[in-house]
Formats: sequence, C-alpha cells, structure tokens
Amino acid sequence: MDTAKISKAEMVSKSHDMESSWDDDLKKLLQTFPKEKGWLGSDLYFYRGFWYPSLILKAFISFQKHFQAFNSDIIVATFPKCGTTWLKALTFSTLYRNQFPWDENPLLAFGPHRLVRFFEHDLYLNNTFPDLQNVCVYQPRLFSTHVSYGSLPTSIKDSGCKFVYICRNPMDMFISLWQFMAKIQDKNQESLSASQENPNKILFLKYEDLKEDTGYHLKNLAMFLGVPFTDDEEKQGVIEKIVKICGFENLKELEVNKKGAHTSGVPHADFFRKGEVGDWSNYLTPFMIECLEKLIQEKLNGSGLTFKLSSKTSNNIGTA
Ligand code: PAP
Repeated sequence: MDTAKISKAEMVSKSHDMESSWDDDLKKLLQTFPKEKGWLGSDLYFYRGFWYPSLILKAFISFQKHFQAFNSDIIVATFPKCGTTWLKALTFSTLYRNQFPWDENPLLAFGPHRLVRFFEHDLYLNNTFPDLQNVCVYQPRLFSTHVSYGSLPTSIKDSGCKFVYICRNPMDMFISLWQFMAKIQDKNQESLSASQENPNKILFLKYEDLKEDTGYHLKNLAMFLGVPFTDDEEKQGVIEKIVKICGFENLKELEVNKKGAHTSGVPHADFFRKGEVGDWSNYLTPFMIECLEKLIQEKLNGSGLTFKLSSKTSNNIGTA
C-alpha cells in the first residue's frame, strides 16, 4: 500500500475540511465588520483600521494566524503605489547579488512581483498554508506586504526580521492609484514611528528620495540588509549596475513585464506607468489640489513627515 499517497490524500481532504469550516467562520466574522462599497463596486470590510475586499481579508487573516517568521526574514512593506515594484527589484538584486551570475539575474526572466511575493495578495490568497519553503528559492527569505506595521502577525514583530518601507508623496500616489484602478475597472505614519524607535529593524524610504539619488539609498539598503557593498564591488560599479537593471525604463521594457499577469489578474505592464515625481500636476485641477493639500497637511500635522511634490522645485508638503 502506498502510504505516501494516502497521507497526501488525507492531507488534501483535511485541508479542504479546514478551508470550508474556515470559510464559514469567515462569513460569520465578516458580518460583524463595518462594510462599504469600494472604488470598484465590490464590498470592503473595515478591520483594524483598514478597508479590505473580502478575499484579501481572508488571506490577511490566514497570514496573521499561521505565518511563522524567521529571524532572518526580510519584508518589503509598502503602501500601494508608493514604489513597491521598484523596491522589490532593488532589494532582490542587492540581497542575492552573490547567489547568481550577474547576467543571469532572475529579474530579467521573472518580474519583481513573481520574485518577491505578497503575503496577502499572493501567497495566502487562495491558500491557508502556502508552501513557503518552495516559494523562497534564495536565502534569507524575502517577502512583501501592503499591510500596516501595526496589523502584522506578532510572530513577525517579535522576531528579528527586518523591514524595508517606502512611502511616496500622497498626490502622486493618489494619481498612480487612480490610473491603476481605471485600468483594472476596464477589464504611513505608523511605519515612520516604528522605524524611528527601531532603526535596525525598519528602513524607512521615500520614493522621491530614492528617485533623486538611487545609488546613495541603495548603499544604505545593502548596509541595512547586512550585505554592504565591498570596496571592490563599488570599484566594479555593482551599485550602478543594480540601479540600472532595476530602473523604470529597463524594467518596463523587459518582455516578462510587458506580457502576462500577476496572480491577482492584474497585467504586469500595469505596474509600470510613468514612474515620475510630480505627475499629479497633469491631472489635478487647482480646486482638487487645494482640497488635497488641506487634507494632507491635516493628516501629516505633527507627524514629522514631509514629501517633495515635484522633482524640479523644492515644493514640499507636510511638517518638518
Ligand atoms: P503596487 O502597490 O500595486 O505594487 P507600486 O509598484 O507600489 O504598485 O507603484 C507603482 C508605481 O511605481 C507606478 O507609478 P506611476 O503610476 O506614478 O507611474 C509605477 O510607474 C512606478 N514604478 C514601477 N517601477 C518603477 C521603477 N523601476 N522605478 C520607478 N518607479 C517605478
């Protein structure tokens, strides 16, 4: 008798049982959360300070319940449309640069989102217990999330794992999200405080700063990840090579990023739009700018966060 086959079949049936009872529990749980219609017309549920579609919420709760962090894990944590794709490419290329020949960088064949997987939008999306061992080909493990620091599983917060966080000026983030949502339709405060309290655990970046001097911030990123660039690597131009391979124009033009789609169904190409600072000024009317500026000032008041609104001038918003 093939015991391996039986135990596998048993495992599958057990996990189906767990899935269906978990689905029932979730349905009951959802009824207790505040609910609103989202931008795309689907229901959003309010949980721990954020609004989630039910599928993402289910994935998020599984992730919270079951993920076991390793001290060596690295997590790219971002608010949507703030530079996730770029930071995934930079972190992957920096962290694993000595684990593959340079001209065989997997980034050339697989997109950043395939190489650095989201917990809630990907790994736990249709799977209560994803096979993390097979997902992470390189070590240390590298993951990503859009979930806020305060909502992460305690196993992550209590472990020694590190975070790289990027934020972006809210005007460009808003336009980027709006354009992205329009395409889909056709077919930070908490992290800043946490990074100030624990700078060895969280590296806090801003899209605009990364855009202004990518090499400088990449050196800091490598140091933070515990893989600083050596003098030899600097002389050999490794930093410039990583900046170039992860650059917007390069990634956008790679075949792998022009075709196919992310697990969520979003075409890879939609993650690469313009990649500029200040594109909001091409879309917002003076009245909309005034409203947004007021709102941003109000929300950032006393936070210590400021954002560059344009690459050309020292047009800033927020409180220093
Ligand atoms: P996500 O949250 O859905 O993963 P995310 O990658 O955070 O999206 O943000 C997408 C933005 O980053 C897009 O900005 P835009 O709409 O203003 O153009 C995208 O163009 C930009 N982006 C993607 N890759 C890069 C890159 N390599 N360099 C700079 N910006 C990039």
